[in-house]
Amino acid sequence: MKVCVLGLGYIGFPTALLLADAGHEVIGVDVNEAVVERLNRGAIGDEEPMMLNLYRRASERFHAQTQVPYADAFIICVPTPLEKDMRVAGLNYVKSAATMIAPKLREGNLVVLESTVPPGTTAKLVVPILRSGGLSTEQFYAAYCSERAIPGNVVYEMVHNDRIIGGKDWQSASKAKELYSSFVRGTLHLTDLTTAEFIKLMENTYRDVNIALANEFAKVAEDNNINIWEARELANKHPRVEIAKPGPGVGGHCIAIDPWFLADNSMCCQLIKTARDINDNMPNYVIKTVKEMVKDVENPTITILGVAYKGNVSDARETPAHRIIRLAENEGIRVRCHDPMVKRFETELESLNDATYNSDCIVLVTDHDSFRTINPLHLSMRSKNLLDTRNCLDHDMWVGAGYTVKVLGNAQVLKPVMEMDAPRVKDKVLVAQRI
Ligand code: SAJ
Repeated sequence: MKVCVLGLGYIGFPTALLLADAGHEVIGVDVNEAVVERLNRGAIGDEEPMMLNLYRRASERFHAQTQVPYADAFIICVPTPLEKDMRVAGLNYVKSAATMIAPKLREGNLVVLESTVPPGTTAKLVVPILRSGGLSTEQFYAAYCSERAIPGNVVYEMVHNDRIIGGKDWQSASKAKELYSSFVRGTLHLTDLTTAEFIKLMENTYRDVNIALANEFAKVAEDNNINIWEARELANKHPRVEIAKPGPGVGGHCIAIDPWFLADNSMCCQLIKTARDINDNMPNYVIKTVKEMVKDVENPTITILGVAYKGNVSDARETPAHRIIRLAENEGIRVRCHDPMVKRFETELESLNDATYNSDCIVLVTDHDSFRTINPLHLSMRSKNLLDTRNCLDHDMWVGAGYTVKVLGNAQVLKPVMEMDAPRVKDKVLVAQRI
């Protein structure tokens, strides 16, 4: 089959390669010439596991270009950003992709929308645009099939996760199932277009609400002198309880955005909006804690450890670090940042040593694995404070190195014992005094 994938971002590109790897002839289309040139050159990052191998296997049957060709099937994987001022879905890229396909659409072709959209978009917006090329609705197939792959493990999850396929009619759903079953090993479940779109939003909203609940629990735990991390772990031993992890806020281009696609099209959704609010306000909670930790320091400087929206990815879109930095600066706190994975960020990124030099508090925002091996004894801080918003570091080790350690969701502050009292084994203190 000849397949055209429109949008060669973090979903479109691996999808195109998986189809090529399954034996299809794949044309990837992107309006950005630099992206097209880079992918044709084979310049691919190694951040996503399995991606390089997949490219090596599939590149012979993959080619990128800026124009939409004639094809048997078209898959739309373009971004659908949130128009922040109005809090509505930005569907311009979807519209222009459908507009580019319309004149190339021939009888019996299949068009699949993968982008996350408000319920009803494929039927009410995409199908009418496709018809403008001259075919009637009955002459082509249309389906909705969003991805479910988690950044950091995209290729594996694209192959192994179950997927939902919504069809304009049963034949459309079946056609799309035939195409996706060439590379998906999970089960493909069929339904109608709008239900499939709705399911995608339900999934991400469920996660957002669960994280908001975890964040609320974390604050209540602190009020009650309880450690949320211990309480959560024990609560999750219940067979029907699975509470997410609290943290400094929800970032990324999916979970922090998709719930609005549900909420803004509806007169209800109070819970969903409140959850968004709770998660968006976690940076304020972080800054409140930071202020408490550096309250005795004149002209404090803090170091943000990690600006990516989550651990082990280089993506900083919608990261809670943005708001934490801005709020801190508005409080007169100087901010320095370190992230070994992120390449571009609005605030300067420095080496670990430079970012922590003469700083008064490290604020761990992102749980990159590499942060676990930082040796606190090698840092030249002015005041030794650590706020771990992800509960990911070895706190005893940091206390042993003389740090006062606060963990988000744990009311107890860990303080170093007096230097002379501290029994050390190499760099590690055996006893951390809890106060
Ligand atoms: N987070 C927490 N606590 C948690 C889990 C996550 O604070 O327990 C934070 C993360 O740090 C991050 C944000 O939430 O800032 C989102 O991260 P994530 O790992 O939950 O999700 P994404 O945005 O990377 O990917 C999600 C996934 N959706 C679900 O798990 C329901 C993925 O499967 C989707 O394919 C993706 O959105 C998407 O493209 O829609």
